[in-house]
Amino acid sequence: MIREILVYPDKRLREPSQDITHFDASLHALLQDMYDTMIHKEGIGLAAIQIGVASNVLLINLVEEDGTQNKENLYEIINPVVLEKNGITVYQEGCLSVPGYYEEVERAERIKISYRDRDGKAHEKEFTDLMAIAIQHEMDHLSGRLFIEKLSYLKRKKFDKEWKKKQKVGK
Ligand code: Y12
Ligand code: CO
Repeated sequence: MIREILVYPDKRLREPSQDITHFDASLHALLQDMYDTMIHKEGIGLAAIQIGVASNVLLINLVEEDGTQNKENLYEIINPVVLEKNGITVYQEGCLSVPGYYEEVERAERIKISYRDRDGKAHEKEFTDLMAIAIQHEMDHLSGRLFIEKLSYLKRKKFDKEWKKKQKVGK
């Protein structure tokens, strides 16, 4: 089922998410709704809180070089914990909860995390490139943070001004 995506400045996006304790049919239904919503909205990543569920669940499904988005490349990441981070990289990020706004954000270049899959099986894996960036972006959602909070003072001021203007004209 396609669910509504919470949009900034919705306060629920600031809520920290909680760990999943039961790897059951209700988790699988949540993963399905998240996937349907992410694909429908043309996203490559989604955290559960973006559909109003404060659980430590995130999806990432990057697009291939030929522009296709294949479900075989879907990562379902539950209860992630950062084990290591290193390097610095900058990438122009976007977020379905801040539609129409893209800005460069600094992140770690590599990240090693532990997480569980939909069956509760534990994994440990190191990610690089766009996967590393996407994981950090989505894990920030689980802590109640948005990428716009990582902008410089001046860029944030500019964003606030643009966002207010957009709200006024009803876009
Ligand atoms: C690198 C940087 C950020 C991420 C997090 C995941 N972000 C997204 O999936 C963003 C998707 C997105 C899609 C949009 O397109 C449509 O809604 C059709 C979009 O455009 C508008 O809202 C107008 C904005 C963001 C992963 C990796
Ligand atoms: Co986001």
